[in-house]
Amino acid sequence: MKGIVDYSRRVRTTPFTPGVESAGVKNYLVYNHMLLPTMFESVEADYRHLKQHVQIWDVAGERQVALKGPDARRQLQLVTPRDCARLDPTRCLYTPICDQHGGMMNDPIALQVDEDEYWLSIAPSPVEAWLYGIAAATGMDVEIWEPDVSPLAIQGPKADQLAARIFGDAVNDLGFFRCGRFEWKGINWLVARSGWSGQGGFEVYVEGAENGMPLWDALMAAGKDLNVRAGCPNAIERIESGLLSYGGDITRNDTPLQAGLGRYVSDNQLDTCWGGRRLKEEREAGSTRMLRPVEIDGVLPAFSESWPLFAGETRVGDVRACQYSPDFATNVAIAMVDRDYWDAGTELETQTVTGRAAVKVRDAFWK
Ligand code: THG
Repeated sequence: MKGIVDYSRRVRTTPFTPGVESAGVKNYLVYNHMLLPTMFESVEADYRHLKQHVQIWDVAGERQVALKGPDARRQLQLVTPRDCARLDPTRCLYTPICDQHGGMMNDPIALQVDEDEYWLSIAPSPVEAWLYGIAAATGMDVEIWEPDVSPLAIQGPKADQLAARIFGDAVNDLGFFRCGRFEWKGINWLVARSGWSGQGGFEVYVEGAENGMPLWDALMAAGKDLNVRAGCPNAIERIESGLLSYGGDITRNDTPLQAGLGRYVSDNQLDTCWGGRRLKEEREAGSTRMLRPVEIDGVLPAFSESWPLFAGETRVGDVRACQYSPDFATNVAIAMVDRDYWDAGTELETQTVTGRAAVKVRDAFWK
């Protein structure tokens, strides 16, 4: 890929870039100012392989924002409407971060890595600046920075087998969104049962860039008979599984309730957290629109920015992500839909550059 991307401090390589390049990466996007692979063989071939075998993903672009100090926990609880009381070093929490209007600033996974230290594993948006500004304005005793930590994901139905060969059988005892420390080659690796696919697996929070390639190489060598390959988050599979993409499916114009993340909005936080009052009002009045899984008929052009949704001639929302799914033989999509039209089974239309297409609201994601 050299010559396509100008590597610099502005578009950063990752500790795993040598492995990704020798595996023949065909496309990247830039995520938190860092390269994130998006395709190896083809999106469809990568999808098939992910659902059958096991892949190693360079998701170092999921950067950590560290909060450390006497007020770290208090600040974390202030910026998310999710009750973090259960957060401890054995558990990760998916935590929407909201602004003062309840708009989503990010949707990170929160981890507690020490008594007074927390990490937010973020999607692209300036979380570090947002938290630093809040800390400065409210006089919080907390340090905020981006540590040298790079997530590496092991995803797919054979992920348990592969992870056990490196970290030992105990890693398979981790429940969903549980984490722990597992020893390999003298290092205690932070491993969580999580990852941006519905196929199961783990994420290793690699501390120290120099530790990245040794782990990458060991996983590739240990998984040869499992048909392990380099992979990456897959545009089709993640829609089927209903994993949201901040910046695409959701932005600061959407609240977590509108994003369908109401289960991560805790009533007991709404008097104190940022945006809480607005979220309380929205919960009491009922949301006026909601992110919904929708199915779209026909042969569609490649998805771009967004497509408008119509009920007859009335604009009722927009399609925010859409991919053809080989397994479900339809176009799987995520749309923001106005209240009167969001019931499962509602038939709508969208407008693409090649014409109108029939849309049907579903009751659930595909997986
Ligand atoms: N892993 C890590 N960091 C990340 C992501 C990740 N940072 C960026 C981005 N992804 C953050 N967004 C998400 C979105 C969805 C999930 C995790 C991070 C996710 N959701 C599950 C679901 O919706 O089914 C489970 C949520 C739950 O039940 O707690 O996994 O992927 N390290």
